[in-house]
Amino acid sequence: QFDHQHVYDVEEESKHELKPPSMYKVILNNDDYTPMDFVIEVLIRFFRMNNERATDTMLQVHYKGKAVCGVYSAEIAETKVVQVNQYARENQHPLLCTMEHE
Ligand code: TYC
Repeated sequence: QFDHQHVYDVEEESKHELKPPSMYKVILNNDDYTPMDFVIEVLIRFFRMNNERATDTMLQVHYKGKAVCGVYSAEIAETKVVQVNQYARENQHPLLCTMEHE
């Protein structure tokens, strides 16, 4: 016979256990000094873009002020932000990477 209590239990559990993680947009912000080629390199290196997509995204930042580079769980988004800002500072560029809750 069909076990309604079991179905109820599974549905109750899944409410707690199968919630998708909340997602964060990782954003590159424009500035007047970071070289375009450096931004493209960052997009290829940290966001695994090909050259064409990296160039488009860089130009979107340049002309519109910012662009979304990717959408990730909190932990991965935070890691991208730290890695990109560290890499920019190591190379003496003011490039700023931030994150926003989706
Ligand atoms: N505006 C920069 C320049 O003219 C290029 C640039 C693009 C800087 C994207 C930052 O996130 C950025 N050299």
